[in-house]
Amino acid sequence: MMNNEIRWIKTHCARMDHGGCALLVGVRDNRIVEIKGDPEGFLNFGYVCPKGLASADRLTHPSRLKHPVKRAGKRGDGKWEPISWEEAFQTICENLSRIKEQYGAKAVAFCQGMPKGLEHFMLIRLANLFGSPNVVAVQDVCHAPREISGMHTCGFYPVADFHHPSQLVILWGSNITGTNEEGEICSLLLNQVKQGTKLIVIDPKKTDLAEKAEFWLQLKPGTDNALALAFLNVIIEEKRYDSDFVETWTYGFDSLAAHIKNYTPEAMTEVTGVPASLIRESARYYAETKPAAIQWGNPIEHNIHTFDSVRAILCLMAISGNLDIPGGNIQANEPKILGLGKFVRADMIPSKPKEMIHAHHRTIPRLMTVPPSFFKKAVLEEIPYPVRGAYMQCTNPLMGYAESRKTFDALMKLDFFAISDIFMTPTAGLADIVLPAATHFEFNDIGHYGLGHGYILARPKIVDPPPDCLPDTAILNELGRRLTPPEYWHENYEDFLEDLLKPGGLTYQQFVQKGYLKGEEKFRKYTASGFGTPSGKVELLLTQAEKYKLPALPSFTGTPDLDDPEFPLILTCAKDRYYLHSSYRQLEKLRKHSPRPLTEIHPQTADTYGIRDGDYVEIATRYGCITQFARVTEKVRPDTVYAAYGWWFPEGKSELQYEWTKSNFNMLTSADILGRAFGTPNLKGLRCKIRRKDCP
Ligand SMILES: Nc1nc2c(c(=O)[nH]1)N[C@H]1C(S)=C(S)[C@@H](COP(=O)(O)OP(=O)(O)OC[C@H]3O[C@@H](n4cnc5c(=O)[nH]c(N)nc54)[C@H](O)[C@@H]3O)O[C@H]1N2
Ligand SMILES: Nc1nc2c(c(=O)[nH]1)N[C@H]1C(S)=C(S)[C@@H](COP(=O)(O)OP(=O)(O)OC[C@H]3O[C@@H](n4cnc5c(=O)[nH]c(N)nc54)[C@H](O)[C@@H]3O)O[C@H]1N2
Ligand code: SF4
Ligand SMILES: [Mo]
Repeated sequence: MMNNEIRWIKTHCARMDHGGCALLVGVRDNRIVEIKGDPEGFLNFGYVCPKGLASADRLTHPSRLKHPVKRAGKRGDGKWEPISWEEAFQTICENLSRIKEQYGAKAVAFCQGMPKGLEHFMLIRLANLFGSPNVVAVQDVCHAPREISGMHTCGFYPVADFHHPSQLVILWGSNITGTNEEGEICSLLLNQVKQGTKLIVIDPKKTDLAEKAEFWLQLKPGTDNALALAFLNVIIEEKRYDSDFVETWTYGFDSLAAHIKNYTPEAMTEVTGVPASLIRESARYYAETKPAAIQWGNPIEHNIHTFDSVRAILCLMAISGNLDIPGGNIQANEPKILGLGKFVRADMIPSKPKEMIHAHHRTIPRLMTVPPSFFKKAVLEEIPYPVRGAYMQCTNPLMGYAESRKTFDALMKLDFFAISDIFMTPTAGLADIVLPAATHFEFNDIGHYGLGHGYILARPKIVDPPPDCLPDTAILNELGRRLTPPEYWHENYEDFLEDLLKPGGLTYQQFVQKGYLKGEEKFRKYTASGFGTPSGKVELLLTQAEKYKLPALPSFTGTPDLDDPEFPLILTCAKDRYYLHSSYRQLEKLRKHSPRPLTEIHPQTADTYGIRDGDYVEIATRYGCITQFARVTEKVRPDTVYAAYGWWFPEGKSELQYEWTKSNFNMLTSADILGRAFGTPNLKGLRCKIRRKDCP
């Protein structure tokens, strides 16, 4: 007999962004019939976004991958033959082992996109035990600059504390109501704004919260370092810093003070496009309003000057006395769980820092994943050594990595690569083996491990996956047992969940009952033990700079891309509220809100180029060109173009990899011009031109 009652199960949203909203999921007959925000969620208080509401549709979508397949015909022909899991595992293991024998373990790369759950850490464990130092990830443009520069400057990664009231929040390139950035669901901030918390928004676009801000600084894309330096100039020159904190807890203040003298708001106005008086007033406001948090977003990591931008913003947090205070930028304390190093068995590969691909390019110490541009260089040019094989999961490099043509060439050149996904994608279309992953709601997982926000979230299984789909964690456990000493793996992959929770004395089931675990609330920890840097202080001037050949102080050394009269406009992008990167354009509920790629331009610019709203337009940089549809809007600067990012067409032809070249933003970027510290390419602040095109 069928049971027609809806059962409501609590879990946390995931895999539609960094995740975190507590959900109530209604299930009937092994099928999700409704999703609601859980009012008891400590991050979202019942909030849920359109992606969250549509998330169950991924599970039942007709084009979901349901069986492992192998390539039939030439790479990229779009022809596939279904195979068994046994054949899939055997083929992957034979090929990766063959490459390891011929070229060494480091010739195999393990590639991950935006981390989604425990699978990220299982992949690192697999790489470590396999003996390859090369885990390729998108961290060059996603959080590594913030986290690692934070570690070098103050010994931790300072995150905005939205769990305690702030008087002021600066949204620095963070569209939090659209993206619900890592660890920071917008509900917490919106509640504060209702209670009177003030906002400063630093964004080239008039975002929802720019409308509510005391100050909106509509800077030119790619000039965040110049703006942050001008803030430092005002606060230091006008002696508005927290002098007690600066004296006791910072290193190199006098050097910084001398260094920023020339970065006056007046001098930085032309570069940033922000009036000097507005820079001055907002800098004063930040310095005088305590506690104040800076919610820093992704764009400050999207150009070659990211190290300077992040370092300058870290200096701001420090001299204003907002580090590790409630409502400021804090070091979140982890709950009692297994440490990352232990989970991934970092001890198994002590040579990693010397051997990983990017060591050759002298990136910043502590960057432990390979920047994609250097991965491609290794495949294509064998610099510093050849890479011939790859295992990929949760990623679509053809869309997400800078310079898509080069990514295509690299994927075509690999001797072998396998990928797991829930849909066929442009990247998967080039693989030798494609594995059908079980996904969120279909297996037990833990969220937000290793994100630095001080809590982990339960994501229990809600429904069974299709019979032939396996969770990535199960796939990796099996690959581990076959490719590396089996004693480092479990009979049942779910025991890894238990390992993680054991230090706190919880079983997974007990954890699910609790819903989440949070670290202890403790602030100003430096008063007991100093800051975790060589000097024990916040290093405004980096003591190790010379050793690492990195600048000791942040500077402005020019815009990310060269000025060029042929490309008179500035190009940038922002995430689409309805999609996650290149994911989920198959889902009707989302596609109906955002049916095609839109390029936003100001009415003045539209006039200049004879473009009307809805016109088909070509956007070109020095590196490539694409076509999208014009959206004329006053929300953007007249000198700036916002092209949509992540577009491919799941409804397109598989043998053409779903028209991945047509509207794909990363056709416009370069993987050759990179920031030294993190190997970061310019995704924002490029120079471009635009023209109307006839619709084909
Ligand atoms: N809907 C949705 N949510 C997501 C994602 C998604 O793809 N879609 N991705 C997730 C991931 S992996 C990440 S890392 C986060 C990122 O989340 P956010 O940090 O919010 O990133 P973006 O949307 O790239 O950009 C945020 C804001 O920066 C502005 N901006 C553009 N160029 C510049 C610039 O040069 N300087 C400054 N100061 N601002 C600029 C944009 O107008 C936008 O309002 O979002 C996560 N959440
Ligand atoms: N130009 C430009 N480039 C960018 C950015 C930008 O703003 N502009 N943003 C950058 C940032 S911040 C990031 S984080 C990266 C993101 O880069 P990626 O993480 O590679 O982004 P996605 O395109 O979302 O690809 C994720 C893939 O995982 C699949 N997937 C979903 N769930 C599962 C699952 O449970 N298991 C498996 N195996 N697969 C699953 C999806 O179907 C999708 O194909 O892109 C970066 N690239
Ligand atoms: S904001 Fe993120 S975590 Fe919350 S419902 Fe939307 S996709 Fe899920
Ligand atoms: Mo990201």
